Amino acid sequence: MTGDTQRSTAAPHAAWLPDGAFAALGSRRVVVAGDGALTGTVAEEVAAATARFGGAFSRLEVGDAVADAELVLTLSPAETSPAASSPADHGEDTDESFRFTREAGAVVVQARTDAGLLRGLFHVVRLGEAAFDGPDADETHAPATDLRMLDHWDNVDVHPTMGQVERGYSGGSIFYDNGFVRSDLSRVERYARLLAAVGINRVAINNVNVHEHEAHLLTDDLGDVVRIAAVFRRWGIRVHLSVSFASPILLGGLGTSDPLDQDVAHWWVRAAARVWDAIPDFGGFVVKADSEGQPGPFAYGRTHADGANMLAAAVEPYDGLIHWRAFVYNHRQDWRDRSTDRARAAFDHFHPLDGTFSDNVIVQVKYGPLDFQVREPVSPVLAAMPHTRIALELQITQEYTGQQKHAVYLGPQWSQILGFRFWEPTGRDGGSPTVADLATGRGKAAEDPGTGTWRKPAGGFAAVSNVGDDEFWTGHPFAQANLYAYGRLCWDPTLDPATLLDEWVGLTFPGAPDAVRQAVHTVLDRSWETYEQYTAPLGVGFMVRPGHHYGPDVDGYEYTPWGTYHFADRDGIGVDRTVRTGTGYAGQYPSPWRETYESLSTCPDELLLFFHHVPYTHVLHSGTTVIQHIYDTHFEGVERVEAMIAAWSDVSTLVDPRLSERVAERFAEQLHSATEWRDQISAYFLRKSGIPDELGRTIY
Ligand code: GCW
Repeated sequence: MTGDTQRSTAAPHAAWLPDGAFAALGSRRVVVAGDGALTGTVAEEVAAATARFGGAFSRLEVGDAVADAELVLTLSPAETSPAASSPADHGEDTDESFRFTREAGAVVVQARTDAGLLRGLFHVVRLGEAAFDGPDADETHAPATDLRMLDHWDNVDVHPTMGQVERGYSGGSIFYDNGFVRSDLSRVERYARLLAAVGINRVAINNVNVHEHEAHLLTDDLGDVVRIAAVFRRWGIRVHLSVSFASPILLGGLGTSDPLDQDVAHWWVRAAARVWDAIPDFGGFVVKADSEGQPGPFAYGRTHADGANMLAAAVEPYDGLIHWRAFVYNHRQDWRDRSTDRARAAFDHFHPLDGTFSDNVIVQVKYGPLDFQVREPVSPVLAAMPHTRIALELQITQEYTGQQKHAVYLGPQWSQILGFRFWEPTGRDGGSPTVADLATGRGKAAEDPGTGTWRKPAGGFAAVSNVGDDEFWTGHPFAQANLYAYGRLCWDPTLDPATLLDEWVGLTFPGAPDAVRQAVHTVLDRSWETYEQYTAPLGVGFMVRPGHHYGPDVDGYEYTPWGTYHFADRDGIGVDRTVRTGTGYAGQYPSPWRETYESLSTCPDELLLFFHHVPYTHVLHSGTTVIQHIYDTHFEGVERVEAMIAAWSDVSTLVDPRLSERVAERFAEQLHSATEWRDQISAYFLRKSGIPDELGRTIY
């Protein structure tokens, strides 16, 4: 029996791979040469596209004479490799590198592995006509990291409060349906294809909060994981599982999950052996331990290194990885206790463990110290563990950024984080390592300024997926752009988010007039900043409704145990995280940031209330007071949403009417919600401070 229920039979939206995206390639004479499963996938794609668009397709052996082809996709002859024979202008040779050459309009994509060939195919698709039109070229392309991962917070069972997908805003799960793994995985297949096209190569298929039923994916329900892994494998994507640290108790009947207990370690060794026996290319385990109620090593007086290394030993024979999350804090804090600061927690727990993790452990760090807020400083943990493999964790699902009801393009936020430099010189063109360097082990990361050589290979990227069984995959059709941009930034963190939007529009709306592209830019380019304007000001964070985290509730978390406070009173607002008078969090940064954040005179405006408690009359670098800034940005934020809606309405008839309908429905809610935010935040601070708006606008 399966749990698949009756649901709409409408085919899911094609996202960035509609047939039209293959027009340039499909109308040409194309040769695919080589063997390997993924070369087979490449050949199927080319065969389908050429059949549709009138081109020609032939399948040859590597090295066969090719006459007359306009595009050749081939594995390299054994004696050459892409990096050995060409300028490494786009990076080093990796298993997924490919070489792209164009001579007199004839294109050759050559790769050492079939995975590289698949990446090369989608490179050609992305370029469209430009792949064939440009001047002669000889480029080697390689990903910045081999670890480009998506995490799903999907539950097998529908959780009583969190539902089928924790923090999911796109319908149900594509994997699970009300207690069962779906028997029909065709939706997963389409998803895998979309991910392959943006370069994702690993997916963790279940929630990091591992509940009772889901824990069994590791053992009794492994057969279902085997089925899912088989689907992803065709697209060069490896599957990972989130596991419960208490599995030996939950699944093995042991009395303990103490990582230093021999029986526990043996239980994991046997569990890992069964998994890799069933799925030889399995990726590894993701672990949320001692966090928000999940079990972990603290119960036995052990450290997170003890816990992670025990698991690492079990998966090591298979080159398996342990993604161990650094999101560890006390969620039962007393709000009266001003000495505890949740923002400090990850650093305080993990920094002392630097250098003690096994080679196949990756410590996965959320980009900010709190929790995926619209604005946070970059987590100091990323800079504090030079002898540990670090992965940067981002959140594509818009838990705190409008839940896919609001159009918010997160590319600019991620790009800013990826380009952030902890050490001097800190400027955009500075020579010190960026966050992307630290996560990829490339660039300047090898030359750590203070502490010697950094751990290589590094830990790469992970992000929480925003996809569900919704017709448009992501609820808001424009939220597809976030998934797209994430994949592309993992491949090359230096890509410009605005350019990525162009790519996404070009693929998703093939042949649409340029006005559509322009309207999408008008809507999305500054949408992150717009969302920030009408929600929590100046880096203070939260102010959302507790539980579901949607919509304004200024004091919603103020007197709770969750550690996310703003401390607004009649005189001022903000959290003093300075070393001198506050929680000391600013001291977790290396110089120059510890000084920059510590001092009111240098702390950037957008993070002011994250680091300082100031009077409402404090004057920002921008020249306006905190209170007037709150009023101004909230009014402007709503005006900008109105402008977004107007820009889109000019072109909405030029695209698929169902998509337009969905966008219109979401815009109506965004405007309603933004207005609610504006009025509640403005009213709250007017009432607290008693200071009127200089412009005399209506505040309730
Ligand atoms: O952002 C918070 C979410 C939780 C989530 C947790 C985490 C999966 O509110 O729903 O749990 O972070 O990252 O583990």
